[in-house]
Amino acid sequence: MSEEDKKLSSGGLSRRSFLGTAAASGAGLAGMGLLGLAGCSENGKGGAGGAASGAASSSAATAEHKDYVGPGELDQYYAFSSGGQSGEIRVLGLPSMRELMRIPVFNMDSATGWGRTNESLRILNEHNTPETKEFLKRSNMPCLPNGDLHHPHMSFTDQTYDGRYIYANDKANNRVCRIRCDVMKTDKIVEIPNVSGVHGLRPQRYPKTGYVFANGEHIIPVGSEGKINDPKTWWSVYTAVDGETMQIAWQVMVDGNLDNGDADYQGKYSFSTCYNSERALDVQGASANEQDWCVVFNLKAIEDGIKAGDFKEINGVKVLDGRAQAKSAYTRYIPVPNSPHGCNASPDGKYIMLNGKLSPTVTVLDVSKLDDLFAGKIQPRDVVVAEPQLGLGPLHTAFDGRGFAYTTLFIDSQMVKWDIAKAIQAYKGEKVDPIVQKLDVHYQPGHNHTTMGETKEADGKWLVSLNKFSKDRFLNVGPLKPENDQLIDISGDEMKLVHDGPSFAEPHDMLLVAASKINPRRAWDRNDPWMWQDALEQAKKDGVELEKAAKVIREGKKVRVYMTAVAPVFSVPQFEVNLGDEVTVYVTNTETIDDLTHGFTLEGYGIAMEVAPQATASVTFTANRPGVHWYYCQWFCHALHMEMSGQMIVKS
Ligand code: RUQ
Ligand code: CUA
Repeated sequence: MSEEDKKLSSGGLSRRSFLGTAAASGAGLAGMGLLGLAGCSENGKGGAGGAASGAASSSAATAEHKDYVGPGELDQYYAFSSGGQSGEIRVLGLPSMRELMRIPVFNMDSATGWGRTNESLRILNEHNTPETKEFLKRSNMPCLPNGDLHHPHMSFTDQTYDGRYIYANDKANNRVCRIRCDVMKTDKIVEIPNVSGVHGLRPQRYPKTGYVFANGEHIIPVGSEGKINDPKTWWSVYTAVDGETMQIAWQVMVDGNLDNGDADYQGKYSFSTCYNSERALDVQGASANEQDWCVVFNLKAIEDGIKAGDFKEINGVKVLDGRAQAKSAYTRYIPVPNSPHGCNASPDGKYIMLNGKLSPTVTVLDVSKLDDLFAGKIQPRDVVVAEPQLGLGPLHTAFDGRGFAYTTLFIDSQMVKWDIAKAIQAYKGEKVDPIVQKLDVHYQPGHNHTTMGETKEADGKWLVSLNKFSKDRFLNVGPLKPENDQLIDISGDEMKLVHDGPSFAEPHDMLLVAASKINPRRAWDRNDPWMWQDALEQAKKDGVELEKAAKVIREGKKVRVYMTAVAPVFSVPQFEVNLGDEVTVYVTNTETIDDLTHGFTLEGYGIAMEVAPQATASVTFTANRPGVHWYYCQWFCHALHMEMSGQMIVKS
C-alpha cells in the first residue's frame, strides 16, 4: 500500500465503518440535521430500526450462481441503466448483468456518430429553446456535448410497461428524451423552459402515458417577476410533457427544490419529494428545517385550471401557480422529514413511499386519502399511515409485489427489507417490528430496483442495488473507481447477494423489464424513415433513390454524395471535391441480413457514423483539408471488411 493509499484507507477503519462514522460525525453531513441520529449509529453500525447489521447479514458466501446465464442462453429481463454524467443509456441483460448495448442520448458518441450525423443533430437540436439555439450559434457548437441522465422509465398502458418508449431526464441541460424501443434509438429530445436541473422523471401509469412528469430541482427567476439579483423571487417548476407528442403540456410553479417523483396507479395524482423548503442557496440553509414536503399534484384540477385560463404563459408554456402560499386547488404540501429524496409508488397502487435521506424514516402515504385532503376534510399529515425507522440515509424504495419493501440505506451501506403492513400496524401503536432483514451492500447505495417492481406486475425475483462506491471490490483501476451494481436474489424469504457489477459513470436508476415486454426490430424499416426523413426529401429533389444510389451531385459549392453499403463495397469508390465545398455524404445500408452493420469513417475529418441494416445515415462537413482522404467501413462486416473503403480527393 502506498502512503497515499494508507491515508485514504482512513487509519485502519474498514471502508464501511469509515463512511458511516464520517457521515454521522460531521465530515459529510454536519449541521444537516443528521447529528441527532449519531446516537443510533455508533460506528455506523446498526440501523435506527434496531435490527442487527454487519456480520449478521453478509451473504456473499451464499451465492448460488442463480445469475449464471450460459453461453448462447438469453436473459429473462432487460435492464435499462442510466449512464448518469456519461449522458447515455445502457442496456443490460438480467440476471447475467452482461452489457448488451449503449444508447447515445445526451452525449456525443465516437462509434455511432451521435452528435455528428445530420440525423442525430436534428433530434438533438430540434426542440431547443431559442436561448439555447442562440448560445450554440455564438459558441460555434453543433449541439450540447454532454448530459446528466438519471432516470429512465418506460411508457405504461394500464399500469404496466407497454414496450413502446423509454423516457429520461437530463439534469445538466434541462432536457427530456424519448427512446423508441423498436430500434433502441433516441427519437425525441425536448428542452424544458422555465426550469433549472430537470431531475426526477416519471411517466403516468393509468390509463396510459400520457403525461411524463419532470421535476425542476433548482430555484431560478421565472417569468417577468423573477429578478436575477433577488433569490426571494426564484421558484422551481414542475413540468408535464405529453409522452405522445413530446410537447410541453403545462407547468406548475412550486415551493422548494423538487427532487424525485412518481405517479399514482389511478391517473389522478402525481407526487414529488421536495427538499429545501427553506429556499436557501447553500447546504446549511437548505437542510435547516426538520421537515420538508411531499408535493402532491392534482391532475384533474390542473387540467381544469388550464381550461379556466388560470395560468400565465411564460416562454410559450402555460404555467399555473401551485406554490404553498397560493393555496391553490392544484397542489398539497405534506410535511415529511427531512430533505426527503426517493419517491416510490407501491405496485398494489395503495401507497407512496417518501425516503427520508437525512431522517432514518420512510414516510408512507395512503393514496386513498388524497381526495379528502384536496377536499379540505383532513389535514396533510392525516394522509400518512406509516413512518418506520429503517436506518441511516434511506434514499430509494423498491417492491416485490408480496407486500415487502426494500429501501437503500446510503450511510449504513445496507439494503433493508421491511413489511409494509407491519409498518402500518406499528404506526397505529401496535408492538410489531416491520424490519425483516438488513443486507450489507458495497457501498453507499443510491437507487434500487426490482424486476417489474414499478408496475402492477411486480414479480419479486431480482433486486439491483446501485452503489456509488466500489473501493476494494475490484482490481484497482486508479483514482477514478467504477460504481458497483449489485444483483440480489429476492425470490426467497431472505435477500441473497449474487453478483457484483462494476459500471462506469454513473447509474442512478435502472429499469428492469421482462424480456417479453419488448420486441425490437432486427433491421430498420425502409417504410418508416423517421430517422432519415431529411435525407429522403433531399434525395427525391435530386432524383436519387437512396437504396440504389451511386451518385455525386454538385450545386455550386454544395456537393451531395449518395452511396450504398453492401459488404464489402461502397457504391461510390471515389469522389472529388474542391477545397471549401460543403459536402454531404449519404450512406444507405441495403443489407437484409441480421447483424450486418456498416460504418463510414472519413480519415482526418473527425467523422464516423453507424449504418445498421436498412438504415440511411448522413453527415455534412466543409472540405477544408486538401489531399487524399480515405473513407472506410469501421464496423467489421466481412472477410474483405478492410477493403471496404474509398477516397475523397480534395483539390486545392
Ligand atoms: S437520484 S441516488 Cu438522481 Cu435518482 Cu437518488
Ligand atoms: Cu462494411 Cu466493414
